[in-house]
Amino acid sequence: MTSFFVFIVIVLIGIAVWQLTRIFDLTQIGGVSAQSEIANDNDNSVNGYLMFGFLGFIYIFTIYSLYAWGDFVLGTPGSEHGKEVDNLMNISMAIIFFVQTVTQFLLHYFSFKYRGKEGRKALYFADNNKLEAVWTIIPVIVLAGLVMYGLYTWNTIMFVTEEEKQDAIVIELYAKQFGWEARYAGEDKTLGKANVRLIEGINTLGVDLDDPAALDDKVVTELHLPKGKKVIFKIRSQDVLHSAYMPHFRAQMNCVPGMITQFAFTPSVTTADMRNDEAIVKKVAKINDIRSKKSKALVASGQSALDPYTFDYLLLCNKICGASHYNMQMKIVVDTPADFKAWLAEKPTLEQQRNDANAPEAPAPAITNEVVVDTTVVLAQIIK
Ligand SMILES: [Cu+2]
Repeated sequence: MTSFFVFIVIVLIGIAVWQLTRIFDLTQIGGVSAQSEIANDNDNSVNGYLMFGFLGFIYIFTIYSLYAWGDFVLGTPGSEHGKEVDNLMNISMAIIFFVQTVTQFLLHYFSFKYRGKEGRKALYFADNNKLEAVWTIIPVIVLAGLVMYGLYTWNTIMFVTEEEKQDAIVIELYAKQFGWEARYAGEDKTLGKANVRLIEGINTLGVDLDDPAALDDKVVTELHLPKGKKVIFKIRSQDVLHSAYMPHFRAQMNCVPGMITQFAFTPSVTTADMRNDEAIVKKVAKINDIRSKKSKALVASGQSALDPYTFDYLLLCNKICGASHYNMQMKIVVDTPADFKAWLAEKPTLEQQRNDANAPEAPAPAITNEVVVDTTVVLAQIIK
């Protein structure tokens, strides 16, 4: 509501300024600037120099942006195919950068150079085949090259060979408003069937426990991946469109209700190694610098200080899926294969979880009695 009022105030101020300039113009009638609607040499010169000045401004601002915010880029990729994605991105960015620098120069410099002058006439020609050919053929070749290279890269990333499938780990990523769960396929490398209608109690993913393939599946809320092993993600959504986004692994795939989507990659850098990566160390130091400054203000106002930040890979949601979309994330840990094995071995299978849930609980009569007594007291009070 406040922002709406601010908006209205800005609009009203704008209208007031506009009206004032009109009044000013009316007072000038009969004066020197009576024909102010027609640009004279002076007006054209001012606009020409402004154009030239703007060219300088965008160049300086571009250089400043690279200097000030250049370290926001993702840095070392944590997956094997990551280098190819980065390569594609770098080539695209280099071409865009080059074209933008040249075309902006031409646009603004020529606007300045050929600004209007009394008596000067613009050259007019209906068409120029040579020019048309040049500015059509060059972009066609460049764009076709980019598209083909992009398609080739995408297909290489998405294609999982039969051999790779044999050795891969299959993990289901399950998205829902607003969180993630993951299910490991277990020894049989097959995820048990699942259906949202079967969601009940601890079975939060709706896994069909009558399916023998489901019994050795393991459901977790923190994703662990082994370094150097192909991981095939089968992705599902419970409610709306989400997007499984793992920026450090250069991986993203939509989560679509009613269908299973897939993405596969091989993690190549463990979490421990990534924490020692030069760029990451710098980033973490920068974040902790900001945190310690904020902590000082917090402590001064009687609140507790912020915890220091340590780097972790993350699975994020990259589709605006609702109010808490911003916080829909799951920690990812890349382990050595041995550590990964040990971690997974500790997790209970769905069969174990089901048996534990169905096991008769030890009676707790004392608590039950207390509850009964309390209820009676409450009832008696209501009746009074
Ligand atoms: Cu989401």
